[in-house]
Order: sequence, then C-alpha cells, then structure tokens
Amino acid sequence: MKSPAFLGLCGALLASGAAFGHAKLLSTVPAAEAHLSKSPAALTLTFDEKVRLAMLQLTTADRKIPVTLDRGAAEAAAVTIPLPVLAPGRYEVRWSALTVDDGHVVKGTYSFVIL
Ligand SMILES: [Cu+2]
Repeated sequence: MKSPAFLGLCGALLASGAAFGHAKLLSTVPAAEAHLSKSPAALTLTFDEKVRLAMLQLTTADRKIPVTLDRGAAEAAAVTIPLPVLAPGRYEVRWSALTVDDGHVVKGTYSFVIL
C-alpha cells in the first residue's frame, strides 16, 4: 500500500506552498449520472494529465463490487478498469489518483445507473 506515503507527500507539498498542478478529471465513461440500458464492460476515467490510479471503489446499495486495478499500469491520462457484469441499479464510483507531475493526490465520486 503506497497511498499513505503519497498522501503524506501531498500534505508536505501543500504546506510548503508548492504550485497547484494536480490533475483534473475531465470526463468518465459511463458519464456521471448516465442511465445505461446494459452493464458497461469497463469504466474509463480521463484526466488532463498523467496519473496513477491509487484507488477505485464501486458500490451499489452499500455493497462493494470487486474491481481489479492494474497496479503495474503505466502512468496515463486515461485509465480503464474492466468490470464484471453488473445488475440493474445505481452505482457509485469513488476514486483517487496520484498526479505524476507534482505528487498530489486528487479524488472524487460520481454515480451512474443501469436500468
Ligand atoms: Cu498539485
């Protein structure tokens, strides 16, 4: 688990007043609040610069859906996570990513619905 070290680094850089160059999430597939007629094969998160995805949690009705992060994946602006077949319902995606450029961690949450 490298995340605590990364978080510590981010805090230190913030405290020292380092420039804010961290990545921003530009778009996702499925899009936030999308209503889908079938289970998507994968999730894709696209950022404005290279990141390393640190965490991705998929939940529905407070139940965790197991997903696999490729810890050895190359740093990239777009990250794709394959999904198991999902039943109809509302899903929440909770993610965090390390910005390669400045070492800062960014995070967010969005939802989509499978009809
Ligand atoms: Cu930053």
